[in-house]
Amino acid sequence: MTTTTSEKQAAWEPAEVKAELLARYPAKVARKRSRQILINEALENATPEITANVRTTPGIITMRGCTYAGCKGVVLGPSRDIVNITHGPIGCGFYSWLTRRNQTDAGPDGENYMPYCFSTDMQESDIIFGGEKKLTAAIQEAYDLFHPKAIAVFATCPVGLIGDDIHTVAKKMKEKFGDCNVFAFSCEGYKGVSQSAGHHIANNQLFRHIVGENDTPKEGEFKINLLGEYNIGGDGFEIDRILRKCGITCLATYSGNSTYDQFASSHQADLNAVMCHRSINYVADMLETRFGIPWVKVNFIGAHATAKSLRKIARYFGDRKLIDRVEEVIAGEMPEVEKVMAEVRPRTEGRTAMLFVGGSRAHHYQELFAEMGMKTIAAGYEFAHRDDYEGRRVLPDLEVDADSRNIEEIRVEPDPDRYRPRKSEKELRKLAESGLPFKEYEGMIPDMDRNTLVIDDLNQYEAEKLVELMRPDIFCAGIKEKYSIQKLGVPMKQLHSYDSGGPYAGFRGAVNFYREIDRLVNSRVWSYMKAPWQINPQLSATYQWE
Ligand code: CFM
Repeated sequence: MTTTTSEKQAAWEPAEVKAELLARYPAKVARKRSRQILINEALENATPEITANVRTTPGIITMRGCTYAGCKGVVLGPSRDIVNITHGPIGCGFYSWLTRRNQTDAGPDGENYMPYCFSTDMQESDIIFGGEKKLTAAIQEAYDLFHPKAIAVFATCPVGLIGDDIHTVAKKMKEKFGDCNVFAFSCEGYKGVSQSAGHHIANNQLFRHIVGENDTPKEGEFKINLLGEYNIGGDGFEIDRILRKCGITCLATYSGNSTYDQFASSHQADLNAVMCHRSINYVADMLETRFGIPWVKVNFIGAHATAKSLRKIARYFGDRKLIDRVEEVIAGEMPEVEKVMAEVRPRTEGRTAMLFVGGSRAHHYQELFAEMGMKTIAAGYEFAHRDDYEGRRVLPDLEVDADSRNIEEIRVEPDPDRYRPRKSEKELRKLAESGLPFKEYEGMIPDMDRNTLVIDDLNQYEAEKLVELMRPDIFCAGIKEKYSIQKLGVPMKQLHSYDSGGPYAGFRGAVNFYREIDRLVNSRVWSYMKAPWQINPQLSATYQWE
């Protein structure tokens, strides 16, 4: 039997769904989870409050990753000419080796260490007697083999537990080499409640050890940095193509397809365009404080969002030639996008989606689904903070608990020689008043419809329950969720790695996405999927002695 979308939607009430999700938990866990499961309501001038960035209750199978993953895997991982050494047991390095599908172009210099997995491969004896000697030897070996510009060292859990002083080792090696920047990250997996802590640690050290190192002037009329774009499935290549076409120079991308020199020169840009707010907002703020570069939030996921972001950048520079060029590019790209949009829409209109991804995509991808006429009925982040849900206006009210205090906040002052406000206070205010806000992110909740569900740190049990109760037409999350959801007869799209697809950013990416989602939600294969318990809900068994 097939159910129509309207029947499906009539079948659930958000309050009932929430009650069902909580029903099986012990009282204390249910109380905590209930603050992370929110029924979206349209409030006058406020956003409903959600609990986020808190520890996952032990025993719950979370979708989250660890702090090391956020630092090494997410932020530093995509830079091609830095040798990233994982100091720890081999599993940590192995499982963070090229699994994120962040693509790279080795560039004219060909310097590219991405295909390698560097690890100190700690053994029991290193845990007992200390791993510093092994780390020193590994740094030396990497230097001798490759002579890279930089070597980065990442701490895993055991390193923090035994107290290896990775920073002193790094410093000594840097001094010894003289022509290679060596620095370390205290990003032990357990350091924070999720990978989000790793982002912060990575931001701090990037800023401390690389940003501002290269003052050789960079060419370009309209110079920006693109922050929080990681070139998954080639997203960054598509964005670069569009920016180039518009005549905008991207000095540095943090950190898709990036190089050491990009970070080192990024203080020369005149605007920071922040795509993934969660992972990189710290660098954006620090670049502003030290060098005077303002930042705006952008989103290149969705064709309309892409057009809007390009217009934002053009308006910031306020140059007639650039504004016109951007309009020409949009006008040139949109017809193909609209053609495919119109083609799929009769088949996708009114369909429903659920998105549970990381710290920004669960919001950004709602744009693409909306362009296809699809409605997001439930969404949430794995590790975002309240500001990513409710908007940056809640920043002053964020609770600083012991876990967040554990992550260093670095104090940044204006650079005595290089601080240069790109616009005067008056100009910034004028732009803001005319609809170009700076340092602002409205978050996911205000963009979602009333009575949709917003759920923080969704877990394995709740994901399956949610799908059973609400039967979305598509569920988006990561590899850990993929097969359990598909076994329930619902197509599942990975929005971390994109399965084997992409790019989905920009104009061409939107076209790719429409086509793929159309195929997924309209494939009949899912209706044939029957799990054993759907055919035989009760498995009968008898005791042997009976
Ligand atoms: Fe930012 Fe990301 Fe994301 Fe993220 Fe990530 Fe990722 Fe993600 Mo996976 S930096 S928060 S830590 S947009 S790896 S490229 S897809 S969880 S939503």
